[in-house]
Amino acid sequence: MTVTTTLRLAALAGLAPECRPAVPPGAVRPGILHLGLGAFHRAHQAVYTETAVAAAGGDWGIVGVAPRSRAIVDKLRAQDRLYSVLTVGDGPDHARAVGILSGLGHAAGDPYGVLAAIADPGIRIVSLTVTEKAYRLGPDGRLLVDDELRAQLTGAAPPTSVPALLARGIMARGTPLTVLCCDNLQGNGPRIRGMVEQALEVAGASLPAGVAFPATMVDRIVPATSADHLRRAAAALGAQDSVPVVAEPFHQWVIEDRFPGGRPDWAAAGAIMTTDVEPWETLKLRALNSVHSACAYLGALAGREMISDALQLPGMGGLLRRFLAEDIAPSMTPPAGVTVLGYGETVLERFANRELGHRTHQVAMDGSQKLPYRLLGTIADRRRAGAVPVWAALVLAGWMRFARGVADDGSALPLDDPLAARIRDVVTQQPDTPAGLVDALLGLDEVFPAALASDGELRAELIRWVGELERYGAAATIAAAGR
Ligand code: CS2
Repeated sequence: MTVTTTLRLAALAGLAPECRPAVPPGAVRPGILHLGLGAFHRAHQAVYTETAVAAAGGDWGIVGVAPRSRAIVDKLRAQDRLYSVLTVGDGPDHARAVGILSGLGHAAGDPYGVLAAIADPGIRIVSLTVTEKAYRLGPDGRLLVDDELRAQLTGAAPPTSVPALLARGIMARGTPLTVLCCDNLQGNGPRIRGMVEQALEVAGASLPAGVAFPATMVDRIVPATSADHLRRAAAALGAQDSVPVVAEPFHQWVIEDRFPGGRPDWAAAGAIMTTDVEPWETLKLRALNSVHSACAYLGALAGREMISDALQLPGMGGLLRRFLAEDIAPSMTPPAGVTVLGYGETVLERFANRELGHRTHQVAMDGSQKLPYRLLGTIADRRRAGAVPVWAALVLAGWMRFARGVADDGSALPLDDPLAARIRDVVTQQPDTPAGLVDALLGLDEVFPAALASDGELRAELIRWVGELERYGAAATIAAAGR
């Protein structure tokens, strides 16, 4: 059946009741400004917030701000700020329109408009999903300040970057505010607080009282929307949506409960409000995200397009379970009532969802920014305990081979990473041998802390794995490792 209606306010009455937004679109006054209008926010925090407002009320509409690309803003405007979430993998497809967006903004095109919106006392929460690289933090957690950022912070240039928008937005405010980082950074609350303090210092200001930076752990697998997803969203929704997001059924949000300006009743939507997010964050980064990266790099080297296909490689399940049991579990204390291995099993089940169509190359993106949070902590902790984390080293070696840019069948692998030019540069300056590749990449001081870069035993283990991957290929290496 061809769907001819377009998703707009006027079309809502014609949708099946379970496909309509949980709140009347446009009726909720804005209380949150969110930076990062990508798929993840729209399938996660926006849905939680809409459900919370539907259950418990409150002026918590979301002003969604796209940092760079304006395409998403234009498309949402054309649909009266409506979009749909298509949930796949749990029986039949299910789609629901979301109506919690109460405004839209574009930081690159109208940075001063965004600053004014942050300064508006009606906004009590500024939340973010801008990915690791947008925070511009080095491995020591310090803000990397270059001339351009300095100009943005001192007012000589428009504040288009995330550090400048936050710092100058906070400088323009007088009322309590919560900055809520929803990216996969270890200790995301304190880390963003440190970043904002440093940015304010460069701007000649300091952090005012009444600004809080609670930590959060966010979780829902949300792949890039494909043409197939577009068709399926239209069929499940009963209207054409140009910007649907596709997601797995599972979702989780753990939030440190510190909101000086108030917050939606997210617990009413299933979020866990707590005083200590750290064990959840560590669990998720180490036992989910690093396992995802393992599937992405090793799977891409072995020519697998989707994460679910990578998981089917002979030996992959065994290898990932060893990685979880022997390296990850001993490196951390999970939250009360949770075991790393039990959690790991649910993660593997979620990764096996074929309907998601999650590409290995998508998860492989930005490795230089992601691995410090999801993998290097495990390695550093195991090294401090005197152990060699064999499987974690294989995953890191997988990234190194991936960064070299050639899959096992000789095809090119895209290096989509803010450090791509630098990575290519250091790699070509060293001999094309396992030791040359490992030394070139361990020398990236933006990525590897000195203690790991100078660790001879770790280096030897990486060289061994890079050598095996080169000699036998990823598929055979996985098969042998996971036996
Ligand atoms: C993934 C995450 O792309 C990636 O690096 O590991 O986006 C992952 O899907 C989410 O963190 C799941 O919550």
